[in-house]
Order: sequence, then structure tokens, then C-alpha cells
Amino acid sequence: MVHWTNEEKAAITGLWGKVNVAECGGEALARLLIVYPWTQRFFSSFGNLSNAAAVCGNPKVQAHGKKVLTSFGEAVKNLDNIKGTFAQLSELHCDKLHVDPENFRLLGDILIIVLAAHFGKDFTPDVQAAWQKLVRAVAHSLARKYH
Ligand code: HNI
Repeated sequence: MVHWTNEEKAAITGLWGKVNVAECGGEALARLLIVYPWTQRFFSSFGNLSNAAAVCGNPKVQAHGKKVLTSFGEAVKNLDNIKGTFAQLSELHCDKLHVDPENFRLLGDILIIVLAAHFGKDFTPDVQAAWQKLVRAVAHSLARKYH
């Protein structure tokens, strides 16, 4: 189990309270699809992903990004039980969707970049360190049911 200091918990929940989930979620998924184009193969039903502008303006990408970041928010609410929180989603991504778990790590790092861009100086090194730990824990939990 991941151990959190009170400072880390405060850094995570403090920033999360200011996150625009639709905006940051949409941007994070769009950037994942653009920066790592092979991730597009999971979203062949989403329509036009032919270039960066198409990806960013694709309503299905935006909606799914919001869904993913909303779900990520469950980790923030359950910092002491991230594994349990994502047990079912881990099974879904593994058994049904066959998403390579490396992609969870990539999305986590992209999310950090999106948060840094949105929050600028407020995204201090301490806040970043706590968030890096969080995105790793989420990626780890989602990858848990792979075998
Ligand atoms: Ni992910 C569906 C959460 C990362 C590919 N994903 C979901 C759903 C949630 C979710 C919630 C909806 C489940 C349902 O319908 O019951 N995904 C998350 C979270 C992360 C994540 C919390 C990481 C933080 N997913 C990824 C990554 C990929 C991914 C990195 C691929 C690159 N997810 C999918 C696909 C679906 C999906 C594909 C199904 C989409 C659809 O609706 O067709």
C-alpha cells in the first residue's frame, strides 16, 4: 500500500479541488493520442483522429478524457485504497480492452504536464512530487489484474 504524508495528501487534494476535469481530462487524452499515436488504435470508433487539430476538436476524445479523469478522481478520494478502487477497471482494461499497461504510465506523465501548464507556479516541486506518486500508484493499480 502506498503511504502518504499529510503534506502529500494536502498537496493532492488541494490541487484537485481546482482542476477543471472536463478541460484537463480532454486535453490529457488528446495529447496522449497525438504524442503517442499508437494509442489511437484503442479508439478506432472515435472517428477523425487524422491530425492534432482533429484529435483536439474530436468530441468523443473530449468526452472520454473527461470520463477518464473523473474516474482518476476516485483515487484522490480514496488515497488509502487505490488498489481496491481500481480493481474492476483493471480487469476491464486487461481482459476486455487489452490496453498495454505501459499506456497508463504514459497517460500519467501527460497528466502531469497538463497540470503544470494549467497551474504554472502553483504546481510547485512538492505538489509535483505528490502527484507523480499518485499517477504511478494509479497506473500500478490499473495494471494489477494483468497476468
Ligand atoms: Ni480507460 C474505458 C478509466 C487509461 C483505454 N477507462 C474506460 C472507462 C473508464 C476508464 C472509467 C469507462 C469504463 C466503462 O465504460 O465501464 N482509463 C481509465 C483510467 C485511466 C485509463 C482511470 C488511467 C488513469 N484507458 C486508459 C488508457 C487507455 C484506455 C491509457 C488506452 C491508451 N479506456 C480505454 C478504452 C476504453 C476505456 C479503449 C473503452 C472506450 C469506449 O467507450 O469504447
